[in-house]
Amino acid sequence: MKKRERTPKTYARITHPMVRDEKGGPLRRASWDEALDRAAEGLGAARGSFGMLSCARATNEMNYVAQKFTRVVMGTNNVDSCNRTCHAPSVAGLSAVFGSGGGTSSYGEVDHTDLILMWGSNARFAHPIFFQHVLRGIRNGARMYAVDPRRTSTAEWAESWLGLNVGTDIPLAHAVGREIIHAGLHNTSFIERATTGFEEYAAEVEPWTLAVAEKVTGVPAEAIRDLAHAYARAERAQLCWTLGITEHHNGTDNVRALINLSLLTGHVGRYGSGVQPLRGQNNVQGGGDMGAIPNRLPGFQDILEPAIRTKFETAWDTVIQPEYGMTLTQMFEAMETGELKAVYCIGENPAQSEADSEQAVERMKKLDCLVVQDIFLTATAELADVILPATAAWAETDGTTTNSERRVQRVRKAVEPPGEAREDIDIICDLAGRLGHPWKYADAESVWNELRSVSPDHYGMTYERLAEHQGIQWPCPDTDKIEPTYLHGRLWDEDPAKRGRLAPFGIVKHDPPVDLTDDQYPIRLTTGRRLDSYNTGVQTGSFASPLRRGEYVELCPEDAERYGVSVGEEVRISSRRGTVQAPVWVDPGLRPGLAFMTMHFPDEVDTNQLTIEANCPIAGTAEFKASAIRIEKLPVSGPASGLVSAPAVRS
Ligand SMILES: Nc1nc2c(c(=O)[nH]1)N[C@H]1C(S)=C(S)[C@@H](COP(=O)(O)OP(=O)(O)OC[C@H]3O[C@@H](n4cnc5c(=O)[nH]c(N)nc54)[C@H](O)[C@@H]3O)O[C@H]1N2
Ligand SMILES: Nc1nc2c(c(=O)[nH]1)N[C@H]1C(S)=C(S)[C@@H](COP(=O)(O)OP(=O)(O)OC[C@H]3O[C@@H](n4cnc5c(=O)[nH]c(N)nc54)[C@H](O)[C@@H]3O)O[C@H]1N2
Ligand SMILES: [Mo]
Repeated sequence: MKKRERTPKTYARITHPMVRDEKGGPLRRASWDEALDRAAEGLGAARGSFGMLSCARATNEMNYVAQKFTRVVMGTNNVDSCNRTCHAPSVAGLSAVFGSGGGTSSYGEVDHTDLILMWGSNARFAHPIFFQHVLRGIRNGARMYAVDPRRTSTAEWAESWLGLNVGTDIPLAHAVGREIIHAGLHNTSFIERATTGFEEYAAEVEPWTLAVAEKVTGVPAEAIRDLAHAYARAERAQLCWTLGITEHHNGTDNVRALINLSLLTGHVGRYGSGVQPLRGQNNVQGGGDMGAIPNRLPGFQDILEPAIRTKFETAWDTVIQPEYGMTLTQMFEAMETGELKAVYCIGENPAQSEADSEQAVERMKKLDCLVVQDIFLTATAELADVILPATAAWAETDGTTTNSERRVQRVRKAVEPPGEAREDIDIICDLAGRLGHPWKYADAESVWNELRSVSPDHYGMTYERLAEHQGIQWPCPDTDKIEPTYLHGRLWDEDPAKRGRLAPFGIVKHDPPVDLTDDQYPIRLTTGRRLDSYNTGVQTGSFASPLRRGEYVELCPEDAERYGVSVGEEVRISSRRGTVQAPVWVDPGLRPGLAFMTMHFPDEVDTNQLTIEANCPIAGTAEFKASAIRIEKLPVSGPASGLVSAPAVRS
């Protein structure tokens, strides 16, 4: 068992560049010139076998420049980000049905809707701003349903909590669909007008009676029936989902199963009715929109379209590879085989955020050159050959970001960066120059204006208008108009010509989690977030923070009793991939056989040593939400050291 130091690590800002003289040797301080020359040499030697990890926390402008660097300077489409680990299935599912990967509604519509269905989403903890709209909606009379294996803080606000078994969302969604059809509550005029594949869908869901679904999902038949009737009868309904749906080996199928329900009832393309994947990072939507994904150029334009490629080739005076690049997941596989030799990692911490993290670290060690550009000295930075200190997008730079409702908003520099830190865009352009592409952008606005010139969806958003309107949602093709707050109103048009491409039902099947529970690993572990910490903890994990609470493995009272453990006692937790040790917390919101851990404290308890790298074949997202584990009480136990207080499970 890898036993880690349980002393919390304090992350300090990186204030000067660093280089390593030999693999495995120590890092030492370097000048910017030396560090950039080293980075240019390492990356330049790997043109064609290069991958870029771009930062979902940084600005649109920085993501635009990062993907342009990948495509123009390095000649490949291998650019991706942590979107792959969270909402790539949402983007894939929404694009397949509606032709674009964004959520269809706006936050404000939630204030005025009649039903809010939170599916696999703990928005009370993870999307607090959006959750204010949920609370406003409830205050205005909306009913809320929550579908989550745990009775979360979000579920506490719901009229009904459907506590399903992990990985049984398709059976539940299919049973809801079947019940709607059998009760005659489906919207036949919308189905005929706007969709394809209904007959096939109806046949697919037919075996999922309430009784069969109850058996598989663990949700009482009456609760499923109630949800089906409430959703179908609501005048307006918002279906919101997050990682409980996407972080599965069949995440895209899960997304399709939920979108089916909106097509069945006509709850899409109208004010107050829609589907919303609540995105994770402040700018993960924008990163994808800017083309920092392997299959799309800026403005979500398909690389495989020759006319689109030609447009960008002219604008950038380059040749764009006519093929999709590698996803983050594929890049890690290619590190293993040696196909990928150099990585430029900007503001990501995959050494701790990837599923089966020990394997991810071993793979990164095989690279000829790893350049890390971050604001903190992360576990990933500790593997790097060159470290470049960046400014934080938040408060230290100018630019724009795009939130889950597709709203582009300005961010402005308010404070000076520490030490020698330089702006992300500045560093990338300096590197591009050293590799033969002397790019000059006077400021973030000139990057934005270049993006506007190649992305019709963003063309109408000048910095001036963004400031005037306090942010504008895409699409915004005109400089004198604002489009409706919701997408796909076209599907309701009387005129078939204006309706455009119809929305296909997804024919998807139940496929249980890959990591099966058995006698050896009898507990289902699901992982996720708490209100008081952020992702791998780099930005929130400092011991100095009064918010810090440390890791626990959360069990239901019955399981804690069965193992003879109480709050604070240490246990050993093993999966088929690794073993960690953590204290116990008892949460009555869990059900027997289900455990919960976060990903927030990997320096003390590396949860991702337990998780499985079983990926969705369409989106490449790993099954973070379903591992099989065993829990063993340790012979000598006592209150864990270094833990300041219990987690706010239900604050
Ligand atoms: N405080 C805080 N906020 C954050 C973050 C953070 O680290 N801390 N991270 C940000 C990021 S990057 C993201 S992507 C978002 C994520 O936001 P969320 O997706 O809301 O967060 P999670 O806690 O990962 O997972 C959501 C829920 O999925 C449930 N779940 C697990 N398995 C299943 C299943 O099989 N079916 C269903 N229906 N539900 C299941 C879990 O019990 C959990 O309550 O949060 C963002 N906001
Ligand atoms: N077990 C488990 N694992 C998970 C998940 C889960 O639910 N369970 N969720 C997955 C999800 S949804 C996600 S999104 C990933 C997150 O995975 P990562 O993105 O790898 O993790 P973060 O901790 O968010 O890392 C953010 C990094 O960006 C840096 N940074 C912040 N701002 C800036 C900036 O302006 N410029 C630069 N250059 N750097 C900056 C921070 O210092 C930090 O190092 O984790 C995934 N891993
Ligand atoms: Mo995320």
